[in-house]
Amino acid sequence: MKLGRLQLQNPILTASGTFGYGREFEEFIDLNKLGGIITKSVTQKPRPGNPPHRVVEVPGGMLNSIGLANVGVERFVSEKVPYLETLKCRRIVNIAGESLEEYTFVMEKLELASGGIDAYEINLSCPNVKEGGRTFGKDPRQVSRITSALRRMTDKPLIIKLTPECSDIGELGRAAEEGGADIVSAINTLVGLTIDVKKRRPVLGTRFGGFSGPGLRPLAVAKVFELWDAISIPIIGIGGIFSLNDVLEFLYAGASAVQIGTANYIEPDISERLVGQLEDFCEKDGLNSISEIIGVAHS
Ligand code: RRO
Repeated sequence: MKLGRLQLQNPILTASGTFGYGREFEEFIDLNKLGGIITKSVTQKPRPGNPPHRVVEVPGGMLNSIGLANVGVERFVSEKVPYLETLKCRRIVNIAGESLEEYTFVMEKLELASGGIDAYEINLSCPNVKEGGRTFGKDPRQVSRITSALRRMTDKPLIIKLTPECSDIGELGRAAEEGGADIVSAINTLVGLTIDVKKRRPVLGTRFGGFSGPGLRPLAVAKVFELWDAISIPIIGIGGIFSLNDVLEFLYAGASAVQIGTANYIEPDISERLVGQLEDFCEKDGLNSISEIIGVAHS
């Protein structure tokens, strides 16, 4: 199947931040069975991330405050890309930054890497850093500005990851499309807070964190549904997918592919199993192609 210029062997991808740099999961699943993997966000410099606690379970999912912990683009290229080069599934690198210059710096370095990168996902929506992402992601003008700057730098497919923290996600999607994005992915986490009632203090070191998991799913499906009406480029759905039914909800709402995130922490092989279950479903339903069911909930 093709999403714009991104060719996928199936529509099951793993979500950034929940799947390391890929290698961390090789003992659990055959990565080459997936449509693709999306790496943890890469920034200009290495980042140690936020003080503990960084994750906590809450009803319907979890909160995270990782704070963009990553090895930085230089080590990413020298230590992580060689492993990505050995994979046959699509390797999508997520880029984050605190300024337009940081995004372009990281992309420039990645473009110089010889192989191992098939596409980029641009994180304009990190909820856990003081500067950058979160502010960029909410403002359609910034979304368009960053997308078009990065568009000029690469011929590889460009996926813009959108935040749910906005009044009209269609407007953000249109800004990405106008900026030259091939695809949008939706959604990133929603800001949440949980308080330890014995200590009378927030549990997470940074107090607020990104909420993900099944509790987020209806909101994510709604955002995909809205995007389908607003834009013409393909959509990748993300948000609390734990089963084949959940995958189908996103496809019927208008997603051409999906990303599995929080579920990887509970069942590290879930994405490979979903690939098999989706194949069986298509065979039983007599589908010639997944595209026959994308967006059917709109008619
Ligand atoms: O690293 C994080 O804390 C983080 C990021 Br970059 C993001 O995009 N979304 C999220 O929930 N956490």
